[in-house]
Amino acid sequence: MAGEEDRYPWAEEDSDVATESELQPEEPRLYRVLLLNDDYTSMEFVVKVLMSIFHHPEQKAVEIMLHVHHNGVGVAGVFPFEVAETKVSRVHELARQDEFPLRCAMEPE
Ligand code: TYC
Repeated sequence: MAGEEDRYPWAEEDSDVATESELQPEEPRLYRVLLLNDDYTSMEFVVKVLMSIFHHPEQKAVEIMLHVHHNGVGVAGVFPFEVAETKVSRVHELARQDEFPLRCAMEPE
């Protein structure tokens, strides 16, 4: 009776030696969390969000907020998927509490 190799000559046998990609854990994919500009959210509130949720120092928070104000969109931070999702939810929650229409989104890096 024919062996596996005879019946499926194209099938490669699985090697016992792990390849590099099998040994190296994959880096988690990263996602940019974006803040979007609008005409109603106060600059002060956006700075507060960038400091409290994204842990930016005040100067950096003001810089990002002004970038968003002038360009329409800006990066608040870069995180693994679940962290990014949680940040987006927290931004929307805080904004809702203070009745601002601030929008936040995420995209793969
Ligand atoms: N454009 C807003 C204003 O003039 C400020 C603002 C900045 C709003 C960044 C949202 O993501 C934002 N009050």
